[in-house]
Amino acid sequence: MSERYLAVVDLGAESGRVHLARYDGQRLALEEVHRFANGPVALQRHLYWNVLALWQEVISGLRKARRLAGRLDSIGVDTWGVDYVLLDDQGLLLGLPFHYRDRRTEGLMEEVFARVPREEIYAQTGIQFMPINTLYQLLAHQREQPHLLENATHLLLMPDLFHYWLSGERLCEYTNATTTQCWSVPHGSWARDLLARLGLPTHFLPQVVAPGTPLGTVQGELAEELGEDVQVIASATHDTAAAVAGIPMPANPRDRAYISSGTWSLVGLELPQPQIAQGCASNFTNEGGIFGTVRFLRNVMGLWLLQECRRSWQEGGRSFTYEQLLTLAEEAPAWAVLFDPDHPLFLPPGDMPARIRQQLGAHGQPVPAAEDISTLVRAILDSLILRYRQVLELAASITGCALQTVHIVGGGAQNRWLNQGLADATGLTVIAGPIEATAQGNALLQLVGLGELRSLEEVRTLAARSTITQTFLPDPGWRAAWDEAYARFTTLFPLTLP
Ligand code: LFR
Repeated sequence: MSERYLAVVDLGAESGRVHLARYDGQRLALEEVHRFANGPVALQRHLYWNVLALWQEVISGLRKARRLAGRLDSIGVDTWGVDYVLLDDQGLLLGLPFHYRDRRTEGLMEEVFARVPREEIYAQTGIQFMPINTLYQLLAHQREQPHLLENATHLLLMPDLFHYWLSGERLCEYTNATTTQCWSVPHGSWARDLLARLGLPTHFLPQVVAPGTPLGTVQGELAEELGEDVQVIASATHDTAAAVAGIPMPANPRDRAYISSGTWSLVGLELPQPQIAQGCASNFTNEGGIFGTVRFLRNVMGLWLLQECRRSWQEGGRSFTYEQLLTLAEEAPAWAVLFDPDHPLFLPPGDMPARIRQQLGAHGQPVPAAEDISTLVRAILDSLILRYRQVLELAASITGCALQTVHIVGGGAQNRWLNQGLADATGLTVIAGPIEATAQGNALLQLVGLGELRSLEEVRTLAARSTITQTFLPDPGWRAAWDEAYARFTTLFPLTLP
């Protein structure tokens, strides 16, 4: 076969990246060709996507990829879930897309539960309750700008918007559609009844396509630059779906869990079926994956805590690399202070060190001095590891899976300290890598769209063949100390409903 050249656009919370992926029939090799900042823009009490700047960066990246490869077979875009944009009948933007960390949805979940019981919403959608979900964002939107919802002819999720600008097709990809909490699992279609009961319009919900669907070729002037026959493929457009697709593990394994570790930590299992009955009480999510799989997982606040602390310290004139922060953490006493990393207070951007210190005080933990960065970083890492263990144990008990191994993928997989800590705290073998699991998964699903791969097994075989991993074995010497910290942590912070 001739080589395939794919352009992978992955818009992450700290940065966006364009990769050139080469497939020679044996292996997939990724090369980063363009990287750019991707922060929300704060304006008049709201947080928005910088969507036009991103479009320019995406185009620059695609040009670079094309120049390097000489030609492109396809392009696919992924980013985080739940965020959307409204379009009018001309296909023009109706307003700016909001960022899910905007505070406009505060308190709305509780208002919704007063109208439709949470169990009913969960039975329909199978999605964990988080204020960021599109369902609550739409209600906030309706409250603030009802005319926009009325006049919109299309709602697109953010990767769909980029695909539309590239190909002219207004379609929504399935893995991301399921993150909205507006998708009905039993019906396999948009949950129109649920939206109607909440007084939300449904006329703008687009047609949904499976991951790996070719949408059409690049249109307009871009076709001249990038090539007339370059396919735009809706790969797995939800970044977590792509990351899980890219894990070098067998299909639906019963002895393995994963953590997609980036700004969020997505901790869970791949299942062949959703778990609706027990998922609700434990607030696990059943997001739709590739080839009919389910991502049964919980969102843990993740490295966002560290990212926001680092930003605050930087603004206060103290700059650190992540590497330096980890070295500092090693100087602090282990498990000295613990907090609930998933407290809703941590969701919006802001002064994270102050918020963590406030939470420590509220739970009778020793409060480190503001300048004691070592203790704070150590508290973040210890608390994350202990929360991971809680979620993994709960997932195993709900599903009856006997876990042996955890795959850590994404940028957080570079954190050797966290990987070893997780192995020691859980007694599980930790396999770290790939760091670019999302980009790899996006590329794998483009290969599905190009007809090169046909099944979950083929996707995972190629993922394994194309990945270098690092294994962390549990050190039994640390187990008793972790168990003691775990007992303290679970007493203080049992896994609760939001
Ligand atoms: C990770 C992620 C999570 C989703 C959150 C918000 O980047 O996509 O899976 O719950 O962001 O969309």
